[in-house]
Amino acid sequence: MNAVPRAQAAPAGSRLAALNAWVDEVAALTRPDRVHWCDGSDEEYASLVAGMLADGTLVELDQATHPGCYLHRSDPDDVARVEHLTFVCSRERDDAGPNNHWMAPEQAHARMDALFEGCMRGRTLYVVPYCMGPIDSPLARCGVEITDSPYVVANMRLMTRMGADALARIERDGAQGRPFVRGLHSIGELDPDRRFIMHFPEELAIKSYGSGYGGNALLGKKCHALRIASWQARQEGWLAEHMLILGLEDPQGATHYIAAAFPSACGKTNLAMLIPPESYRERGWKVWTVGDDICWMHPGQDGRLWAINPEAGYFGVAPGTSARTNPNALAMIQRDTIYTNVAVTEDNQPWWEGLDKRVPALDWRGRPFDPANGPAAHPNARFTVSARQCPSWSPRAEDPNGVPISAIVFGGRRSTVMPLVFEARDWAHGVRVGAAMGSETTAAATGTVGVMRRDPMAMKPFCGYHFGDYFAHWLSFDRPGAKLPKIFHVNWFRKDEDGRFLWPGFGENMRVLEWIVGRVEGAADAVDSPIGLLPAPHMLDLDGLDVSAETMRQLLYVDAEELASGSGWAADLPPPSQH
Ligand code: SAT
Ligand code: MN
Repeated sequence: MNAVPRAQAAPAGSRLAALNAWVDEVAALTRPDRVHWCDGSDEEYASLVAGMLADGTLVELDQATHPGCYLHRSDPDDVARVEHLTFVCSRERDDAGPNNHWMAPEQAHARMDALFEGCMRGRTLYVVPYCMGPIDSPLARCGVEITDSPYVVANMRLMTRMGADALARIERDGAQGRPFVRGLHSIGELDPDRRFIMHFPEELAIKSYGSGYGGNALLGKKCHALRIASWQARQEGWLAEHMLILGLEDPQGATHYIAAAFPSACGKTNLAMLIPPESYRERGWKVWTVGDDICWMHPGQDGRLWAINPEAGYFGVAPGTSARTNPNALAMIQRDTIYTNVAVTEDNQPWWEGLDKRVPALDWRGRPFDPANGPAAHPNARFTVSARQCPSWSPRAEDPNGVPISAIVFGGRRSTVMPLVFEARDWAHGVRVGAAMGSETTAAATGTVGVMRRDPMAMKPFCGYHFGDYFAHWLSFDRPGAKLPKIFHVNWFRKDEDGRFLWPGFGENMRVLEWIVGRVEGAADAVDSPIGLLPAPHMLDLDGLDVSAETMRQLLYVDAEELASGSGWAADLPPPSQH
């Protein structure tokens, strides 16, 4: 049979009987008026946008300054991930672990199917085939999301390889017995009391109801590429992690790839797109962006870890993004971007706190801006954009074999205790460092902002199985023949007694990255400390930086007693008697 030409619209239906049967089964349950199989074409995207402009789901932004840019205003009760409504429904409760909410699979299916029953009446059911990772990569995995939200479809097209090519791969995989992940999503009534995000790792299935927002609804992202994939990765001997991937090119033209885990809204996008300070640029340093949120790492034949970014776009936090903090991001979101919950200026341009000195006209809810109502943009306002629009986008993001990882970096928001940077003594110590990670909470999830919580490897909301098994899985990579990355911990967020950040961050983080790569190459020195290896004096290049010697001392200060105390490592470990 001849292959379907790529430009041609995907047929209604698939050559994969199992997929057709599932779509029929879901349609029988949800009762949509129409079923649309997405082909991922420009025409399809344009017609989805036209429909959403017509019904108010999207608002057009100034097309002269921001061509192809639109604004979506979420329901005010649907603006972040909902960890308390997110479940891992493994057969055995213990497999989900203390880090996940759990429900028995039969009970969860019954609960969800009752919500889904008839929920798509009057709506279109979209079948969204997607591929996480380069379409021809052996490391990539596919899924199909069924959704009744055209906003989700449009976002999935930017965030994943979505459409006819993905469907063709799903059919090829299916013919060889390799299953796809089944994600069923409905915005339902957007009622927080009728909202659940359920994962069935043993069935490679996801059911999400009642939210149209980000990681709750774009099922390729946290649900598939982290919760389900981490479960698969453990079974198959690889790692699915909440990490950015960047390439650091040195003046000799050699590039080291670094994977870095930070909790949501702690600057992964900024670090992934870093522009080095001028003195570094003059010498030829350059940062390449492979990914800003998720990293799948596989041990290669050569013993190294090889990584792909399963995503094809960025769902980045808008507030704080500016020409100073992330010029690459600002450049890439001037066109063909979907904005969610930002404010707008009088001349209908997107605006958020930290962007510039203009005064917004309407806040994120579309009300005339009044500071008494809080920030103009929601603190978790986002942009969705194709990765290729980033000026620092690495062509290696399309390499089917991925990129070799030289260093893994863990970090969180810690106003106290944790130094600017340190290196773990070895792999096992590095796993310990990642496991003990903590961070002050952000607006990326509903709940109180700014309280310290433990977030091992930045995976607390995303690890799809028992954290004990997860740490053991990490430790298992240290075996004969392995050439593992060195592990580091960074903290850009330490504050002085007056609550001011000690470190300037953003592009200046390059100075820390240089030391990290120097350690990997054996060219940079370190000194021992109670927590790990710190940069030896003068090993951080501070040329052109206005940071005093006293501030540097505070930034690298490690206090063994403080570490062992309530605010340090031991913070919420149970007392020894409970072990
Ligand atoms: O809403 S998302 O989960 O996609 C963003 C995040 O929390 O990292
Ligand atoms: Mn994230």
